[in-house]
Amino acid sequence: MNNYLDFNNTACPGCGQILAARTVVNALAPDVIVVNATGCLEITTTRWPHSSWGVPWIHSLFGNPSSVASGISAVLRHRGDTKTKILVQAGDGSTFDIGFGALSGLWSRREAVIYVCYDNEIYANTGMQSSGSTRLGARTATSPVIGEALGFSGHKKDMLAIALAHNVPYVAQSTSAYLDDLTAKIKKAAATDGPSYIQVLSSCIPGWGVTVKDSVNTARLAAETGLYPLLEFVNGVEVGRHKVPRPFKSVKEYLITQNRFKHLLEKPAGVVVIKDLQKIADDQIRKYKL
Ligand SMILES: Cc1ncc(C[n+]2csc(CCOP(=O)(O)OP(=O)(O)O)c2C)c(N)n1
Repeated sequence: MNNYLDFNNTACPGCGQILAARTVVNALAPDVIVVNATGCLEITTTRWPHSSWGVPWIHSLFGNPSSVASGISAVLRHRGDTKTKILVQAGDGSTFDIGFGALSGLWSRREAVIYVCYDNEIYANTGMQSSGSTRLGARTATSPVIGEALGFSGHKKDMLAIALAHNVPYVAQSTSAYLDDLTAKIKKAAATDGPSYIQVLSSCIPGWGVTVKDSVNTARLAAETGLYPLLEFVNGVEVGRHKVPRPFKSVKEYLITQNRFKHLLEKPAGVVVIKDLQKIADDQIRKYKL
């Protein structure tokens, strides 16, 4: 099979995002136009004069890939082109925060755009600042572990619920450890009439403080603990099969693989945060009847 995102890029060895992005573009190529928001994926794959992309690809600003995609969608409609797909790729900073308003507009207009968020739970490209997607308790550049502070004290936005509230007909979640699952979901998104949203937890070697060797394992544990389940909704109804072994593993097994959560396991007050994280996983397992 051709790789439409080549290996001549500057991503960190073991980067979950690049692995997921290659899977996504390969599932859609060659009839796809990629709109990329500023972020790690963009700067690691388009170092002048080389482009790592084997499909039409356009840069957009941090906050406006949805608007650029809408423009492309209008042109394709005008030309009567129903074959070419439009793929937006953006990090969680772009999706959950700065580009959120434009994304909401795209969804309300029901543009047939496949939107993939590579969720590494930080603004990685600019130095690991926290985003609206950062997980409770995670150490980031803007949520340090200092004094009483035990990392990020906020709550990760539930973007799947927000997409569902917009009546997005295809909504799914996966991680960079489940590439077959991701391929299947992207193909379903491509066959959807209207917008689709796929969120992929993508392990970040320097941002999470995870070893290259553990990159895939960590992204797998996120699902196996129920903290980041493999979900799929068609017209608002959960249809997915969460393909992980049962019983679910303890959230601690996921936390222990990453430096960003190390303080939770070392400091006595961390016990409370770990309990809260376990509750998030347990609540999701219950909510989605996993
Ligand atoms: C309006 C604006 N504000 C800030 C920036 C700087 N900036 C570029 S990429 C980025 C972070 C990207 O984070 P995310 O979307 O999560 O992608 P990641 O790098 O983590 O893959 C920031 C803050 C910018 N380019 N434009």
